[in-house]
Amino acid sequence: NENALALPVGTTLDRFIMRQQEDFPYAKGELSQLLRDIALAAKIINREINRAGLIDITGAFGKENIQGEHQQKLDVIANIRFKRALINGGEACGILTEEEEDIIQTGNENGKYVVAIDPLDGSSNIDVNVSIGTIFSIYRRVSPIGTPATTEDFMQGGRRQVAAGYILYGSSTIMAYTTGQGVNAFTYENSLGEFFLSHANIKMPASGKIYSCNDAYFEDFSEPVQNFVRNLRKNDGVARYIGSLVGDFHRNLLKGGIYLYPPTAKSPHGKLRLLYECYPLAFVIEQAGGIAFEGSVKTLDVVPQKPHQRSTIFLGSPEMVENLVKNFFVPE
Ligand code: AHM
Ligand code: MG
Repeated sequence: NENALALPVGTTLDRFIMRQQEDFPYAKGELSQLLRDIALAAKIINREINRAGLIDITGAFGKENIQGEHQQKLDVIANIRFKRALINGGEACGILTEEEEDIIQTGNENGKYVVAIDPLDGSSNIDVNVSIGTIFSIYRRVSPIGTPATTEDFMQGGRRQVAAGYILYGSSTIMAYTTGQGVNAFTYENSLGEFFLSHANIKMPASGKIYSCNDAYFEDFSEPVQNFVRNLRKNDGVARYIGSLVGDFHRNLLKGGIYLYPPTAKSPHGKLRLLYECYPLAFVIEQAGGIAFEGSVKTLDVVPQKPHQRSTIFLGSPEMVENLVKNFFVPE
């Protein structure tokens, strides 16, 4: 019996998932199947993104999503693809997606899991051929099997996630996820149609030079946050900000750095969503040795109030984030 964590680079995602599941004697394979369903949706979305420029399927769809933002056609497509994969897969009883106000009932009332997703994040980057991503978070349901999914299934808090991850559609397409035993990333090989283990057991640098925030909001940042950024500017900090969360996250995960989305005048509670952006990335980063905070509370410990709630975030290398939180952040 191979240990999943000892599997070599080049192992396929399917094999990795299968082996990893054998490490849980009580696992019945449903979570594995769910992760495979997500990988399948990722492949389909990857295909759509790749041909987006060719067949002119990008551009405004003439609809706004529930947050009132401009919704582009690829967001809609990604949402549909994901829902279809999860509905057909049968393991998830409910879905919460950034694109829709209400919880979606998949009809699989015997499914043990619920999935919260941002099917295609970074929508402003779609039309300009810049990296975009998918973020997902999985819980074991708390409602009884055989009944519809409930809001409570999604509102268990970040520490109750059983798996979380993201797909980055960048110069390569990469899927990274955790089930609480470290973080592994898999790179998609187009011609073979498979994800292969490329970054085994990722451990992020304890510190780094990169800081990622929207400079346009600098004047809105609190004094402590401004001081933190100024300090980095003076001490060989490097500014990097795509404005595509998954891309900014993945780069900082590998290179070391900090991502900041503090309160701003425009977004006093932050811009990112707690359930399908902050929680999953916080789970991944903690599993890689990093850390995430909303103000002075760890993101994973933030108690959720509503499904689409926003959350401010400081996310990244532990020394940098702790430095900000301890020495610079003064709660108002
Ligand atoms: P979206 O859900 O409309 O795609 O917005 C989310 C994006 C993130 O990918 C990114 O980190 C953030 O918004 C950037 O926000 P801003 O443009 O305010 O800096
Ligand atoms: Mg988003």
